[in-house]
Amino acid sequence: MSSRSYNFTHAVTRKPGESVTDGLRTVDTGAPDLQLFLEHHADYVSALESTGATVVTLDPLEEFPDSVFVEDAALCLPEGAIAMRPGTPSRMDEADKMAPVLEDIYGKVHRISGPGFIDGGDILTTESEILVGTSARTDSAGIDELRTLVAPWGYTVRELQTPEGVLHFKTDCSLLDNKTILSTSRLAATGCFDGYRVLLTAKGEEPCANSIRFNNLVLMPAGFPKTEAMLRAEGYEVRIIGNSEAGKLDGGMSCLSLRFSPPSN
Ligand code: CIR
Repeated sequence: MSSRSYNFTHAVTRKPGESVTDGLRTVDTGAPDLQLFLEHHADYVSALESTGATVVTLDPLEEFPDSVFVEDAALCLPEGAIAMRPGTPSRMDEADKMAPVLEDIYGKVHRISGPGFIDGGDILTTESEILVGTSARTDSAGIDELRTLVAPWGYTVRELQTPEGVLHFKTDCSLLDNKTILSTSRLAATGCFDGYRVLLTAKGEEPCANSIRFNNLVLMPAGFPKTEAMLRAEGYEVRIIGNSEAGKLDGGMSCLSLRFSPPSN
């Protein structure tokens, strides 16, 4: 069954640059190793391409250490692309850098113009609705502006709360198929996924909640064997990608790409 929420013809990624060593992090466990990060990034891009999608890989933006995490700069839906308004000063202008890239693909890009803030990492698009968690990066005003923009396209936006101390809503969850969400138990316990089928990450494996469904594949960060085994037993085709370096900067599978099918496809 084809689904607009996980079948995609396109993805946009950006290679990490040397400045990635200065990326934001909640806990300092050392700077990422650029060479290893590039290897992981290349594996990630190959996995997306292996599904038949066209992947645009942009050059590094040295003035933006976190710009490898392209997901935060935009939301791409079949009906249109929207440049976000990232809620941390060092990342805000990443949206301006992404907008022309998406303009080339979509022809036009909508904008979150403020005063609110919203990061793409706080947005989970399912088959039936768009869930957005308020966080240190995303506020209700940003969510309201998104709601107004997508209403003409028939989307309902539901405002939720990212758990305290969690960077982004999708740090703790991902879409697996039309009705199934992979979630940490702390997020699922809030009841925000009532009505969906929820698979919980294994105890101690919470960071792998940031996985992605992309066409036939579920891309999962390496190092979470119990959750991986559960997903395989549930019938998902899992591809494991090294994430040690992105992980030092609180990044995971979703953060590294924009995934979409533009209107002409
Ligand atoms: C940041 O703090 O913005 C980056 N170091 C990590 C962003 C991860 N992005 C995401 O979860 N969508």
